[in-house]
Amino acid sequence: MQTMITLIKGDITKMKVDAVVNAANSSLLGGGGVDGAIHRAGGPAILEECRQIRAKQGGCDTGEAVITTGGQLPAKYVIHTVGPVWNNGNKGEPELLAKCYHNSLQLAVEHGAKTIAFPNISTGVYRFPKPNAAEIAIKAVQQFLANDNNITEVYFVCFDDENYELYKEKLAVLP
Ligand code: AR6
Repeated sequence: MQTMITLIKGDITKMKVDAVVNAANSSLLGGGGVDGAIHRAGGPAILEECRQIRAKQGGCDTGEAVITTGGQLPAKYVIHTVGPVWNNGNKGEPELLAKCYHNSLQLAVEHGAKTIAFPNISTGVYRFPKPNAAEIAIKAVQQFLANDNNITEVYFVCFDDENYELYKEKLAVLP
């Protein structure tokens, strides 16, 4: 089945999808940016589940993902992934960012989630250059979707104008 890729400008906490992805940190204990917004809107149940995951596996490594319920969000699940901190690109940041997208989609599939929304992972506090991050995100999603899966809709939710314009350009030229 053909999966739709849709670009949205706005707040990911409002998305009525099976799973929203959170740009978390390895502690899984929350933070600022989209992480703060998701925990604020989703309520304390999400943090409690994150604490339980942390107690079991000691947090989440960069490039990996874990899943909780969506708490009070319209989304059923939150997939927390940890993007790389940009460090001039010579610490494997591009590969780690691609892994975030791949592993989040994989976890969605494992939980029967068919619609998923991504923020622009690592492009805030973690300073990943936005043009580069957009290209990696789109390519990683396309590569995942090229293989058999049940995902029907992928949303890229851009909060800032710069990311929105970049995604608009890059998605417009897809085959
Ligand atoms: N909806 C969608 N996107 C958003 C929202 C929102 N409500 N709020 C911000 N963004 P960042 P990172 C965009 O800094 O760079 C946290 O403290 C924002 O415009 O949230 O991966 C974590 O706990 C930007 O493009 O995540 C980590 O410590 C994008 O989300 C650290 O920041 C990512 O920016 C992770 O840094």
